[in-house]
Amino acid sequence: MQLKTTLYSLLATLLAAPAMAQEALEVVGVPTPRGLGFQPAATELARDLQWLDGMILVIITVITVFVTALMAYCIVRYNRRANPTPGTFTHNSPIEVAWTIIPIVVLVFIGAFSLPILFKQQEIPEADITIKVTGYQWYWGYEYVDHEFGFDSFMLAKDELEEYGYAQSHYLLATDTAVVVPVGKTIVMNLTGADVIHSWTIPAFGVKQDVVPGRLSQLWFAAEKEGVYFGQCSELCGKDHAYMPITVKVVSEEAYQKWLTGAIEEYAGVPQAFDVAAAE
Ligand SMILES: [Cu+2]
Repeated sequence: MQLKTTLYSLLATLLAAPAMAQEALEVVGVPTPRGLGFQPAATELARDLQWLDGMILVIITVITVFVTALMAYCIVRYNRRANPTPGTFTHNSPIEVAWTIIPIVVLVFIGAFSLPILFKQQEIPEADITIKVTGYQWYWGYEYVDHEFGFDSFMLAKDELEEYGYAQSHYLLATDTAVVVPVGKTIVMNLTGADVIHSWTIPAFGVKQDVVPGRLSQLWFAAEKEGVYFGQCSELCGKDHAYMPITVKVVSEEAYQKWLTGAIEEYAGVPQAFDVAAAE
């Protein structure tokens, strides 16, 4: 009996091997308890976004402080006691010109930096690897279209995490199968929704894209650091919206090729949409 159990667990490990060919991966893209900042940027897109966020934060801080100071000054200087006879003028051309021109300059300045970053996200480059992503209620389906295989990705239950090499803190983030991609390669994802609108994201990559039934949208990224990255469906999609996380493993080219060989064998054939009737 003991032997049988051992054999079964060994078999289970062997069967699971292709899907988790890279156990020693560091978990990089993960939210931290009480964290306020961004996850470490793992792509150029994420670095750009985080820089832009910091730059705009400086601008809005300066504006907020200036407006607050101006209001405080007016309250103190021009209240009824300090200024018993109020002025009766209604126009001040220099000030009106200034409060029109200065915000325009500020907005153009912000736009000059934010638009190129937006275009960089939205102009989809030539892909090294193309993956089709389908959002379902409530899991994700992935197809490696260059190799004609695909698989679905479900959230791991608390008692499954260890078996798949995750910590308890990765509950609600880790999935049974992960999107595996090689480091430094340009990944283009074609995304759609099978039922309702979902949203695919990996915060550390700086990508987030709504997936809409009947439409195909795209995103791209090139991850610069090997590791495990987590994301979660980011468009309210029904009762189990909170239970359809996203796991991406960025691995070396060598590990990717090894995983690919195993995955082609294991997941051969493009999966059909989940058949609810058959599952019942
Ligand atoms: Cu959702």
